[in-house]
Amino acid sequence: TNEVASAMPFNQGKPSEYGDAARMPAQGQTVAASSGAFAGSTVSESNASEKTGEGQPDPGNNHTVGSLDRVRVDSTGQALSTNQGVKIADNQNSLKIGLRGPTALEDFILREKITHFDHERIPERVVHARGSAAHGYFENYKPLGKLSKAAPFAEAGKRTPVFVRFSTVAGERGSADTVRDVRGFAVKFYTDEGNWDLVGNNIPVFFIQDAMKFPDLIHAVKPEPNNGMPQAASAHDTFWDFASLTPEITHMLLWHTSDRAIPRSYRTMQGFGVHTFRLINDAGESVFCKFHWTPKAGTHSLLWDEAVKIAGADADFHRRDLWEAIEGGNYPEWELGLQVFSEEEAEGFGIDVLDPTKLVPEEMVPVRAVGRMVLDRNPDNFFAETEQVAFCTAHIVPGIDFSNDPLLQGRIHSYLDTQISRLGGANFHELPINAPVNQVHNNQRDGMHRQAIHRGRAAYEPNSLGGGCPFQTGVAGGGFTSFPEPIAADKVRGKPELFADHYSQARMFWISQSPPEQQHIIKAFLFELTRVQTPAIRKRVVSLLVNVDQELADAVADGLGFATPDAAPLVSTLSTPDFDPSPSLSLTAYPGDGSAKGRKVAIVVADGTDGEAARDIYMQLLAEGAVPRFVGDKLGSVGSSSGSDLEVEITISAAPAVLFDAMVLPDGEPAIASLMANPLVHAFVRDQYFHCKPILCLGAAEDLLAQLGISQTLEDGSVDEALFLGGTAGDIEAFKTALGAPRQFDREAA
Ligand code: HDE
Repeated sequence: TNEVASAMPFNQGKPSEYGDAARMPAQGQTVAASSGAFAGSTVSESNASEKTGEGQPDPGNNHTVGSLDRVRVDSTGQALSTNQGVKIADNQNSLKIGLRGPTALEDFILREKITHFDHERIPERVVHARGSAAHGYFENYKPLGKLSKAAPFAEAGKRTPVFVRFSTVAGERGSADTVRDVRGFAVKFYTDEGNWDLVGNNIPVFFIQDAMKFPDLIHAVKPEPNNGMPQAASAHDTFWDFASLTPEITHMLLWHTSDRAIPRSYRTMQGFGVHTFRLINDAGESVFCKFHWTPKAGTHSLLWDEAVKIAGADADFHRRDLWEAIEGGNYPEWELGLQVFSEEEAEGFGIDVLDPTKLVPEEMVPVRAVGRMVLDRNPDNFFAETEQVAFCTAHIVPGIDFSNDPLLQGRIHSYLDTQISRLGGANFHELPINAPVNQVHNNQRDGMHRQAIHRGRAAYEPNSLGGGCPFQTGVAGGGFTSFPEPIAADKVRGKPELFADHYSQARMFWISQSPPEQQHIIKAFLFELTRVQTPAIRKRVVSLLVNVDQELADAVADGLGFATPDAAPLVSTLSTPDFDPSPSLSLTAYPGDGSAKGRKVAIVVADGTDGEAARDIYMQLLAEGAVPRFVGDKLGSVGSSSGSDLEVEITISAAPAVLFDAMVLPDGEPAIASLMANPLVHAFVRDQYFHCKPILCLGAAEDLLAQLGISQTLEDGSVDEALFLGGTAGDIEAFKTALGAPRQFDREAA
């Protein structure tokens, strides 16, 4: 086992927790130390919060991580002190008048400690409260100057530091990770021309078309206000009541009931900017653009039964997965793709590209890959970094601009506004994780918790007393300028008519799903609507589905025990496009690199297991980048029928099957017999099987499967492609390949 233990992936490759080595990411990055309009500035004072970057950073140093280093605190070898730096002699006892007497009011050490504690919490995010984040970089493939002058796209190979936070939407800060929900995918690019936040989701469309409806949507999905239930779930009356009365939600409902809403991990989901944005080049020309993140590991999702069980077995499933992958040196990676089109082209799409309930099919406008994003460092402190990071859709840089999408327009206001109450004032941009890597100069002053110490008398512009500084740059000097879109229109409350097409893309999504994906959608509607208590709401939802697809509506109505109702009335008589299936909407379109990296494999062992073979599989899986674990009935060693004893790393009850992507049952007759007698092992194997995961049985282990009625022949006579009996070298190879492949959904039909 020593050999196995020393080959374990965790905490390998992370240089050291503190000090210079920790600041050095694996590869260098090419962002210049001080660039932009103030490159020649002679101001030499250093200000940690505003990230002056004194002189040149060390070569290969990550800009953001480096500047965060100045505010990192490492207490190794240090004495306890008060916040005023006074050393503390006794941290166990308050100051009393006599050993059994009252505590003295003058005990400033006690009072400071308790007062600080009393104020440790800040309000959680009103949505996306539950999340997890990591540092990394974006690496640009080719100069994109023709399309956009945005700094990250300037040169081939240029690296821009990023901080990325993934989240669920509805649940509170301590809620479970694997609930059915949209996932936030928020990327902060610390460009050398200021921060650019691409605050996206893992689903490319949204529930509503106008910011005006957002508070209603969120009030409907959050726990019901009278009893505070349910937590982190849309399966309740208020959400579906709102949905059933909001036909524009229909497209999103199909995504929300699809496998997209229960991802296997953050590493295996796509991300989307959702809205149409603008790119602007140096000549001031503009094109429309949609942003796509595609995971290198491929897209993988959970099954609902699995997601529910994981929520109990490990509520931090996604947080832990991201953390462990990065600690283990298995850095998650995505490719950034752009869909670029002109306003004129957009007019021929048959949809309004300003409508966030619509997407532009990839068959219509291909996604072109422009760079990759790698997450290679975990935060040092969850609160200081992950909790305090403030994403704002208003944070854009020269080269990027907004479109008139009415949802985006409302977000531009909301994000800045919400930080003021969440982070306690207008200076949240000075928190180290939020500060840009270039220095900030303006005449904004004071406010709660101000960190910067501004010099000079002149806090206004124009001035002569400050030598005219800081000065406006104009466009030529790198200043931001909005695209001068010509608009002549009436001031109205309303929507373009194409926004009233609520069903054609919902239908496109439905017909683009593989048969198992369609079955999962039906089952999800049944789960959600069964939890709904009001029969009229259930019927109204199905009447929306009739407009999408009759078979879908019939299946849901049948499962809910009523006859399919009439279709919901259409609000527009406009003829709507008849979209072909779009293969890129199915999760099957993103196999990724097919590698087994980061896939967790249980090797279930007991006294008498063939230790040599088990260890051999373990080492082979490690070599593939997978994460094998010896799972047993209790901790300690188990005797091996060959070679030395095996050390159990985790028990079946502490880590049930749902926490693993695959399992191996090694050979060894006595071990098989004792596993067969253990009902927990039966449940383990059954879950692995019914959750369609790869199973490898070596030698006599196949008897255990036979006993549970599991065979390689499926109900319809076809061969199960993810069940490997026998344990030949070919079986082992095929098992390793299956680890990176989609699940064996054919088992579900049985
Ligand atoms: Fe958000 N959203 N949102 N949202 N959103 C927030 O900002 C809001 C929308 C998204 O990891 C809040 O800092 C409005 C779409 C993510 O910190 C708040 C509208 C998309 C995150 C807010 C939307 C998103 C948020 C809460 C409709 C995908 C988490 C805390 C007009 C493109 C960011 C905060 C993080 C967070 C408002 C719609 C994504 C209240 C008003 C569409 C990923 O400002």
